[in-house]
Amino acid sequence: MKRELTSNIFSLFALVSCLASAVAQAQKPIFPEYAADPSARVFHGKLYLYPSHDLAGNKNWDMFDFHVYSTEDLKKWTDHGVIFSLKDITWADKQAWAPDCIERNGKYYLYFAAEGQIGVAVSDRPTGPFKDALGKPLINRKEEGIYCIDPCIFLDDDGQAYLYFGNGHLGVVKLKNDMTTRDGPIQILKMPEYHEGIWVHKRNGIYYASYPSGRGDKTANLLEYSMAKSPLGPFDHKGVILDNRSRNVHGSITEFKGKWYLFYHVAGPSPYERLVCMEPISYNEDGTIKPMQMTK
Ligand code: FUB
Repeated sequence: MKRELTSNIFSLFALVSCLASAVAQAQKPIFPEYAADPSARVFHGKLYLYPSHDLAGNKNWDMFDFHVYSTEDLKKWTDHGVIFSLKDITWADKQAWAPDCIERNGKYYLYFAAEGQIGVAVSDRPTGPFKDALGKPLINRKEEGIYCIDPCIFLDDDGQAYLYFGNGHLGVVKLKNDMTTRDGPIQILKMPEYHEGIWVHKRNGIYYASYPSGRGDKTANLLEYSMAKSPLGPFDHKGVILDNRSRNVHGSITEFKGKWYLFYHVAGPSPYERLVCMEPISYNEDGTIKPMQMTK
């Protein structure tokens, strides 16, 4: 009897896993290449997507370089190829994860994680090639007890830049105008169930912090968000934006041609071969985000 029950539970679990995987697979990616952790940025009327570069056949998140994709209409995407590689740095040689990019003073700054450290590379163009700006990490391994991955660069309207990052704890540090020098200490921000993958955007004077929370499980990772009146908080937790039914989730929210969009990934054939998807975002009158479903 006990064996039968165990076997039934196992079958049910297998069915649920299959369904979850089928839902993720049914989701239409915006381009066919494996990619994840997409940071969407608009430079001079074009949208650029800076993702992690998942490799076919990967059995883990073993990534070594970064590509950028661009679009003018959210339909046709151009892959500009490798814009920066771990071969271009001396201080790490694995785990090239979750980049972000910003333009300032006519230069483009690419923030990226490598072996639990965060670096910054610079270029004259959004499509690179980028060069390591410092020859060493901008944020070192385990600073303030944080697993230093998943950088998000936010440039406020007053010209102050903030670099958010971290798995386990959410850290933020101000940057000087050169975008490669820290300005003050790392601060820890409190965010309910914060896991990783921070993204900060501003709309109508409100600061939004969206992030994968620790609330999901291996088949359901939740993207949640908080709102604040200042880039350093305090942040007020608002709830779930999306359940991507995949091993993990990580995304960005960006305005393009007057509309707001969420870019995120789902598991493809495996959690290490992920696919990038996109959904339009709707806001309520009070600025809160309407929870969304993945469309096919
Ligand atoms: O892509 C590698 C890691 O997986 C990222 O740093 C995390 O956010 C998760 O998506």
